[in-house]
Amino acid sequence: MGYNQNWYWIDEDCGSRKGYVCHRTLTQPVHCDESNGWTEQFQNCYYTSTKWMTFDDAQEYCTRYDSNLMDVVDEEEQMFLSELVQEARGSFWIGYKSVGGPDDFKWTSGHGTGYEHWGTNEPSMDSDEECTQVIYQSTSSGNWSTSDCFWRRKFICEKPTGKTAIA
Ligand SMILES: [Ca+2]
Repeated sequence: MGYNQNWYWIDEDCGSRKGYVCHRTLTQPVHCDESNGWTEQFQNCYYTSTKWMTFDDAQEYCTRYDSNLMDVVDEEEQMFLSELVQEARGSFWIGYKSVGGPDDFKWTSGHGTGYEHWGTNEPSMDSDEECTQVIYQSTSSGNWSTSDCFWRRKFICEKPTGKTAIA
């Protein structure tokens, strides 16, 4: 590749001699700390808490381990979550919090694709229910439901392994 007089890219004979620039990513891939309860899936590490905490305390706990409360970006990750909840037989916080009404939820991770998996009549914003739990039901676990952020619940942390990073 070369440049023309306006600094636009132009194609050139690959045999011509040029200077070059290399790039590498310095961030080391994260290895999920399996001996402390983290598991690897979809190039992410997930941690299922054994403690019950308020939403904000749970997020703070995840932050301490360079992670955030779990975000759910697609159907595949939702199925993984549903199975996890079914197995644990309990409800969990995920990192989806309302920042301005029922149509304005944001992930604490800052990620997200717009994917949602609300249960029937959700998200309901009754009595300050601004945080999102994933509920256990004996028949069909995994639906999302809003909840008062001050309830103590178990929670799931997530962080990327960085193993797919190309940039
Ligand atoms: Ca995720």
